[in-house]
Formats: sequence, structure tokens, C-alpha cells
Amino acid sequence: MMKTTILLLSIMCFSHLAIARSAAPENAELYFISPTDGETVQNPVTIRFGLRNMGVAPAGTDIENTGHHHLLIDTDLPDLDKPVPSDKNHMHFGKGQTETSIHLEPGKHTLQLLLGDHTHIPHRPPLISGKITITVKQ
Ligand SMILES: [Cu+2]
Repeated sequence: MMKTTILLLSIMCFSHLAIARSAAPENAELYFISPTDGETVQNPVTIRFGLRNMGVAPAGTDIENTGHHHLLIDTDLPDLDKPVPSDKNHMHFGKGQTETSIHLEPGKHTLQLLLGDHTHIPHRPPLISGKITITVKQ
């Protein structure tokens, strides 16, 4: 039992060493400026990303306490130890954009922001916004 625990602990320590997640200030905050949770909106949907106590830098630019935005649409959080996937549910804003305008099918959608570092990997601690639900009008 003890041996198993030690083995598990060392595996956990190693996996922490193996991944290089960039540090983020404890007081940093990621949030939606707009839309707000529960809002009904029309296409195209303009989404504004808010970030406090950290800066935005393009992907590939390794500057301390910066990152770039990822918009998660109708999905849960990905593995925080890996680069954020790139598909229709995970949009990258690697040029350092702080807002976007997208088209969404009419109906309910969930949106969430996740900051990634220069290699698209979430920070430690991760910068994650609240998950909001919006309704897109026909
Ligand atoms: Cu990215």
C-alpha cells in the first residue's frame, strides 16, 4: 500500500516536471466583457475578452505573465497540461486579439475563455473564465 502510494506520488511529480506550464500571477482574472451570462444575442455575435493583471501577447512570443485567448464553444475544458486543441469548439486568438465576431447556429450555446501561453498550454494556475450560456436568436 505504502509502496503504491510512493510510486503514484513519484509518477505525479514526474508528470509535473515533464510539462512546462508558464506561471501566472495569483490575482490574474479572465472574464467575458460581453456577452453576459443568459443574454440573448443576434448574429454575428461579438465577443469581448477581459483579462486583469496579465497581458496579451501573440502565440509564439514568450513574455512573462502574458498569454493569448482561446474561446471554447459548446464544450468542457480540455486537458490543462496540453496545448489547447484547435477545432470548431476551440478557437485560438494567436495574433493577440481581444475580441471576435462569430456566427452561431440559433439556439443555446455555452462559451468559456481559457488563456494559453506561447505554446498554447494553459498557465499554472490556469486562467479560466466562468462558463456563460447565451441564446442566439433566429
Ligand atoms: Cu492558442
